[in-house]
Amino acid sequence: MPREIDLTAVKPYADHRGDGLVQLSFTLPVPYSLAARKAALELAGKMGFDEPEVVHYEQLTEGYTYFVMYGACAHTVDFTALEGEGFNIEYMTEDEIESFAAEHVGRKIVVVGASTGSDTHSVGIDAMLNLKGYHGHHGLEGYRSFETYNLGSQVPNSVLLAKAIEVDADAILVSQTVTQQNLHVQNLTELVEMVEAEGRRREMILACGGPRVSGELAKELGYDAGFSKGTYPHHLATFIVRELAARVASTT
Ligand code: B12
Repeated sequence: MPREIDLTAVKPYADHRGDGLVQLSFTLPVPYSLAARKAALELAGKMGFDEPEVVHYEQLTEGYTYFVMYGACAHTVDFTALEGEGFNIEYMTEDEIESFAAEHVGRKIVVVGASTGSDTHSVGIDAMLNLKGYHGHHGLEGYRSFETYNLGSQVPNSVLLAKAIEVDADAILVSQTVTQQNLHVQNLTELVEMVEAEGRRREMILACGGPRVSGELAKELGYDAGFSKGTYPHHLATFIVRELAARVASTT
């Protein structure tokens, strides 16, 4: 009989529940040596790992040492406190989205997306919008209920907004990958300011995504939603059709 899991104090497990075992890897800017190994063990202890163990270390390049370690995480989190609103979204399937959109919106939903600013990473926005989609899930281009415009990468915010206005878009979708010097924050913020300056904020859904974008960050920056790693097109489509249906309902 499996032991009850205490969801108020969750920690990783490997061999036994509650052993806290974690594999971690990192590089230290010190020469490959026994002192480097000792430094890694000390650091892992300071990170909150009990009984840290170096299972592999090697010189990465001169003056740098790479480590693979195990350690038992001493900390826990209260999972029950995280089960509130916003975390338990039930996503619709593609078919359910099509039926929902036909019933509650009743016309094509127009979306315009791009990877903006100097950001050249286009795989994320392509995954959401292009027919081939992501991991066997169609992008929105493959949905009957959507009309999509994917402007590609390195698109200035002004160009993205101009296209959204031209095609009377219901939603603007932005992808941001490069986060060095908080470039993504500046870039995402600029778009919101431009949309507001055009007086279009209330009529357009704004959603952004990227490996270091979170729902919390997106909302903080003035977006309606933010999506990160592991997002599939039907997650985004579920959000858009529900949001649009709510807006349609509130204006009729
Ligand atoms: C492929 C790649 C490139 C290609 C991009 C080709 C292309 N056409 O996109 C090339 C070689 C051009 C490139 C260039 C650079 N890259 Co690069 N690149 C990558 C790499 C290997 C994979 C990125 C990727 O395609 N992931 C797959 C997609 C599917 O994942 P995703 O983008 O996260 O998208 C998912 C979610 O985030 C979300 N999502 C994303 N966008 C959106 C949008 C919406 C609306 C929604 C709803 C969801 C959503 O859904 C997607 C599916 O689940 C990563 C490393 C890595 N392994 O991740 C580095 C990486 C992203 N690159 C990096 C860097 C630094 C660069 C360069 C600056 C390097 C340089 N010094 O020149 C340049 C960028 C130049 C520029 N001006 O932007 C860093 C970014 C570091 C940072 N945090 O800032 C990374 C992490 C590598 C690293 N470890 O240093 N890169």
